[in-house]
Amino acid sequence: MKAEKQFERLVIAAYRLPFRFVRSKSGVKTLQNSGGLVSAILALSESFKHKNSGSNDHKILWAGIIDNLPENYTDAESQNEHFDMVPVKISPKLNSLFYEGFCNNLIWPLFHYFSSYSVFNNSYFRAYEDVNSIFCEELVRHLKPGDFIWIHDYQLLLLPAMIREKMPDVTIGFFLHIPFPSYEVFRLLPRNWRESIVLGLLGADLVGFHTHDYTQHFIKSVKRTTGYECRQNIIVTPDRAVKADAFPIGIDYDKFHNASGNKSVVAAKQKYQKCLPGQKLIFSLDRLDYSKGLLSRLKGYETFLEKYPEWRLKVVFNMVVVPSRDSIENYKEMKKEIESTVGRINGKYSTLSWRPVIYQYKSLSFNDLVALYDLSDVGLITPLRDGMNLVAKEYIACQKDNKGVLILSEMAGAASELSEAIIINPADHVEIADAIYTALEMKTDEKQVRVSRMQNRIADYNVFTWAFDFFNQTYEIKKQQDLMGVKFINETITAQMVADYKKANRRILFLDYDGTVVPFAKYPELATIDDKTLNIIKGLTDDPKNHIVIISGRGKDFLEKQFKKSAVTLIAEHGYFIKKAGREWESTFHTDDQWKEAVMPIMTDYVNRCNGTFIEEKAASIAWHYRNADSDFAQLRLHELRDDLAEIIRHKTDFEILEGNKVLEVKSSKYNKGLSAATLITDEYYGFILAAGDDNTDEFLFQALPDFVYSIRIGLSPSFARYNLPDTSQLLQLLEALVK
Ligand code: GDG
Repeated sequence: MKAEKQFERLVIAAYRLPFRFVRSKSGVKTLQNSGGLVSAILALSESFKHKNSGSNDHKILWAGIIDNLPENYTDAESQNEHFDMVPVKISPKLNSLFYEGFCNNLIWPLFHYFSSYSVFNNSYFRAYEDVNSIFCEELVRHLKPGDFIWIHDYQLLLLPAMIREKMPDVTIGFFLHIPFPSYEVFRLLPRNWRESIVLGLLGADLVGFHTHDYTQHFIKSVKRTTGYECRQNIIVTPDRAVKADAFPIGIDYDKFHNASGNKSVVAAKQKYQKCLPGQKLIFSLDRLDYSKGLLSRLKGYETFLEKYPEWRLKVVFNMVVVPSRDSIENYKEMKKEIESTVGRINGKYSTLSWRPVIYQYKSLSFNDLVALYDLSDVGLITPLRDGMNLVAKEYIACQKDNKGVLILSEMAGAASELSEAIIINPADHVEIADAIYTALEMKTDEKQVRVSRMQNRIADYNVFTWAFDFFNQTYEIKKQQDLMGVKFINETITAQMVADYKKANRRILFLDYDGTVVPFAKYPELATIDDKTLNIIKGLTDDPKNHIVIISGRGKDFLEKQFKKSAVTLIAEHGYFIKKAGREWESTFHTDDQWKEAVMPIMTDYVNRCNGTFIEEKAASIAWHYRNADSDFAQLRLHELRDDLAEIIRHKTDFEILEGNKVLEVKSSKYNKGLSAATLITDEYYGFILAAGDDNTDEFLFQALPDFVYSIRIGLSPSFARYNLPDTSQLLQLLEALVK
């Protein structure tokens, strides 16, 4: 896969820098790390270089946090041929509250479903906000308009929105390496923290996760936290469309697959083989972490030795645990418990010549790791939760003669791709024991089929494909944002509008009510107009050249109450009623109420079947409001209700089902906002016409008016309107500008 378009420069923001400091006699040196992410980023940047040989700026800007910058460090050390490094300096104390506190004592356990380990502490959250903001300040100083900024992981959840605020047009991608939990877990966060996190992430153009499930959890959290509309994976925020999607991270497949032929790997294999005369090897490698299911794995192995005694003496379990966070109390205790469990199993089953568990608390060299992957008969990867788990993929990549069997937890993101592994529930000791037995007894043919299928998949979607895919999807959503035809009103358009307004001798302004001049409230009766808005409207109506029309789906009594002192024309119930300033309500339409008898029981049924919904009965229509219901559930019920109602009005050709903003309405099709507006503008000549509305019912209005009209859709949705404005406050500002 190739990256489709070149942004001018790739910028990475991550907690860690791609360098480490090495102290030697001659001073401090920086050494570049060589992990999968660093290689993928380098490949992505290389591909930009090939696309544009004229450009000479291919270096990647990489910003990361540092709390112990060596004293004699100079800026020259912060670059090499590939990277310009931006160290974001914070104090060790702040880093501790931020990283150990908010990141690892709250987000890490909570997002891995260990809510009982989560520590909710206000000073952690403040430190988290501070660090994200310091990061933003430092990074923005180095950014240029054409940059593509790719932000990584749970330490920087607030950063996308912070950057967006300072650079509205820049391209931002965000990738989360850990799971995004279900909303039921996410909502354990205090309300303002979860809002900050969701809105923080929505500052990006593309938000990526390892799996479809995590993506859906995020979308649900967005809907529940913000109420924004989501169309499949596209979230419609007030100023942009943001995409959320799954990008299962891969590995550098060839590096692992081809390594087992290296001399030093062959030597390492021989060394290990000598220690395992005629025995099968089970292998696992993890960082020390409660999410990795280390204890449960040991208990599963113990159950295996108990249940299948014929395998004793013939198998060894090499469990490598890589030191991590062992200064934290939880981790210290877990380490002790692991060691005592290993001691218990070895004490119970060892003989003079055989130890069932070889436990190592250390890290391995790359060569030793590949040798062990290659040699082992079973890879036992059983995390209780894991964003992806790269060890599972590396294990499969290293199976040269396809003889290993992977046992994999269903709680690892990797399980969605590696379905040919033996998939187990990591908390079920008996299932782990049985899986070990099945793996050891598996016929070579079956092992080969399983491994080669998994190899094909991970060779194909490797870490490079992953990075290019993410990049291309970011580019796609940028294109889609353009295609959605959102044309925000800028200063030039405003100036032109003001000039046309001034020129005209007669003007008419059609203003929808809810979501246009007044923001939505929890219940319709609470969405009342405030004095400031009434003053702006007064400013407009005071000018004798103006005819101001409030055109709404609302009932007439409500509108009359809101505008009792205003000299406006009111159009209620989508055009069923009209009231000119100082006159009485009129209607040229007539409907009998019989149809309501058929529709009302059905809608009532749906109110009972979907908590939080309610019915609004008007003179000539009935509406089902679902703003306060769970949005996913309401969508489901909405489809069903629409079908049921369609059946009822099937023979009534003059009736229609209208979908507004979180409301479904049944009414006669003889009138709509467009027809009412069209009638008004034929009564008189208007040199300036403006029409503003926020939902599908206003599309009738936009369609019915001539091309030169300043038609404005509030929100980001595609529309027949010529322009968009993000929200009501912007429209009020525009109206104020006309008054002035
Ligand atoms: C997060 C998510 C997600 C480990 N010890 C040694 C060693 N390693 C290498 C492995 C592998 C990597 O580190 C660990 O990969 P994980 O997937 O377990 O990742 P985490 O560090 O927990 O990080 C995780 C990942 O991000 C990527 O998005 O998969 O779910 O938690 O590459 O080989 N390598 C060597 N010696 C070691 O001792 N040589």
